[in-house]
Amino acid sequence: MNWRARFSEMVSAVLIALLVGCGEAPAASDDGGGDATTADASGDGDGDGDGDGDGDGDGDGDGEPRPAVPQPPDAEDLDPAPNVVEVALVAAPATLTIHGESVDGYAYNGSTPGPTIRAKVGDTLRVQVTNDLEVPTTIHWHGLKTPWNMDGVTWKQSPIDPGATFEYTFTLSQAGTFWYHPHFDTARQVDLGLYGALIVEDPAEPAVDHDWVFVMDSWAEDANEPQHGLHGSDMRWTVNGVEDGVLEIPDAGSTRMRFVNVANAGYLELDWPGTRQVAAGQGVLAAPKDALEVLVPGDRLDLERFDAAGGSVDVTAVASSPYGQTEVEPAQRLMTVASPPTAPATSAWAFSGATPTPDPLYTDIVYSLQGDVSTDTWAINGEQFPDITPYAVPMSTWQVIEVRNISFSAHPFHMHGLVMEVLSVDGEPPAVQTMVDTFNVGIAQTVRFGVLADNEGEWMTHCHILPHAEGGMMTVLVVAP
Ligand SMILES: [Cu+2]
Repeated sequence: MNWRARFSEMVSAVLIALLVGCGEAPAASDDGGGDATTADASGDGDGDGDGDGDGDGDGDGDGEPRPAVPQPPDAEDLDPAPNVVEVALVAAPATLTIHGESVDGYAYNGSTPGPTIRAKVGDTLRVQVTNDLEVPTTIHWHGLKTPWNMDGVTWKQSPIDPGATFEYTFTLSQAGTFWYHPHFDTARQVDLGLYGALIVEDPAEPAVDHDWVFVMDSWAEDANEPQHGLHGSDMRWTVNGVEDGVLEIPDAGSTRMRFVNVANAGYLELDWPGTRQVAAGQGVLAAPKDALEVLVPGDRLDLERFDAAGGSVDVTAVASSPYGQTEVEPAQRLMTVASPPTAPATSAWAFSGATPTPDPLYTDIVYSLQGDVSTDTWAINGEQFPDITPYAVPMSTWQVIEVRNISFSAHPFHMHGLVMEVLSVDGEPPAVQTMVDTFNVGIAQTVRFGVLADNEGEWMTHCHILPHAEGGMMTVLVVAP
């Protein structure tokens, strides 16, 4: 693969702007995803409620009905015990339909996104993974503090061979929106469709009427080109596998809408008027956010609806570039959201208001993110994985990690097995305590993290633009006994 050619045209920062549509709400359905929007509750007579007169709601006059944005299937819990969730996943080749074309891809249990695994804090999760691919694979549980031998990485451990089954099992200690994906041949296998959401609920958090997952991926213009997600400039984003669909909000019930960005390289900036961000990858925020939120590759954010849009709104994406350019492509509409004209119920979220841990102003570990777009060479501290010199720190110690981006690309910095607190970005502490497993480090930025080394293991630490990771931008942090 000629990554140089890929990156010369790669765009990985994407803005989602929400534009007010021109129609009224189509008839509500009962599942939030709805069927195709054939009902005409708008009185405009074209059968789709958007008033554009072509009957399909996409305004292009082609008459093709727009698909509903579905919810991924929920994984079946095979163990009746109340505190055990047991799931069987089969990774296998699958024929996917992307942009109306058949694509030779991969899927878990025949579904891309794969089944959503739902459990609660304190549960034991057991996942039997059968590899029906022609190549080895693993599953990594992004954002979770698993035992090291359950982390799904092949640094000193073996992958699951073709035809083999492996059982991952661990106790869930964190609440939030997580996701699972291979961590072997990662860029290619994730590209081809191996990913799914993993939701860990906390009974102490509000129970909402509608808990929805939106798995966001970007596919190449040529859908049979397996390196989708690299071509951010192609702007072919899918929401739960559907491009330019319609999401019907069925009623005024309370919502928690969990977004996962599984794209190899594409950044999303979400702006959904009438919503606020209440949680991120590591659970409920210390304070809600109303501002535009960038969702970098690998990261998650949860929105709550609090205002009545009372009609249909278009979610669109505007491309910009990881290398500092903005709006290099026309906007793509991601989906249209149709909601009833009543304000939704909201939930009593327990925002802690916690303040950030003061930066102690010493540094234990420095990671310099380096790279050269023209040669497609990526490194941390001058080293390219796997030829690395890991830092090793003692168990139960607090470590201050300074990440300096001295390359001409942004990098979503991801750490396995541990949770990071953001101490400062270019010297400025965040407004409230900010716990993360994935955090964007912009061009020329310095981000300082505090990390409690409370999980023994050899933890991968890397950029979550997957081609950057495969290009060498990955190292290991050893937490020793
Ligand atoms: Cu990167």
